[in-house]
Amino acid sequence: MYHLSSLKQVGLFITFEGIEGCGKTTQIKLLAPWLKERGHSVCVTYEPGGTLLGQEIRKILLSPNFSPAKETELLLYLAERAEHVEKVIRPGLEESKIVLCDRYHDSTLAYQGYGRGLEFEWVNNLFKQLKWPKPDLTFLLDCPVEVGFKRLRGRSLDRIEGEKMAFHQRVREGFLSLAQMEPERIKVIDATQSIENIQIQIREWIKQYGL
Ligand code: T5A
Repeated sequence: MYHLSSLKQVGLFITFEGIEGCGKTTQIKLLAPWLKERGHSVCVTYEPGGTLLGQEIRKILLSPNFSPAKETELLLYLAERAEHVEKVIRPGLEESKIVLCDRYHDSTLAYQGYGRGLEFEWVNNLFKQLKWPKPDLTFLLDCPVEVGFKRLRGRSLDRIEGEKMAFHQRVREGFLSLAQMEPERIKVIDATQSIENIQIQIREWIKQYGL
């Protein structure tokens, strides 16, 4: 048992957030084996797409063939999360696993709230009413939008990546505002550093949880 966020949640829930190309996936891939070597049971997952149904919703969300209304987009992300929470995240935590999740609710607040302009309180209240697990710890990998996109060069961009720079700038600023609101949970890491340095900092924070 690591940290009790609620009586039923006995694992540790760690999320990774940030703009496109900030390096979340890269860091999770390095962190998971390190945690396993230290004897922990680890569940690596991601949004959108961490379940079979979620993969189908992901295809709709990221397809350039659709241009959903912002409310539709929000509800599709929440539908994907509902499935993910009940099939993967909650069971993982109840089995005392360390759940490492590539994007979660802070992405919704940053992209659909700050990015699309949906009212922050409304989006946040939906999350609270659904009573989904709140991350114990969140790493926000922060870098300028241009740096993130430079790293994605050569990949074909999906519907959201293809948004204007001003949208991605609002998303970045949104993430930083969230970190200011919850500095205990959200640790901001300068993602322009080398992959190795970022990983060292992540591990240092995690060691503070006694892992
Ligand atoms: N979304 C998601 C919402 O709008 N609302 C929501 O509620 C949720 C959950 C998901 C999209 O959905 C949106 C956000 C996204 O637009 P996705 O394909 O899952 O789409 O996109 P990302 O999560 O952004 O995944 P990316 O692969 O684009 O970004 P990562 O994971 O941050 O980056 P990573 O690790 O794959 O690295 C990218 C490249 O950079 C290099 C890597 O080697 C790789 O080539 N790199 C570095 N290079 C130099 N220095 C470093 N420090 C580097 N770190 C990585």
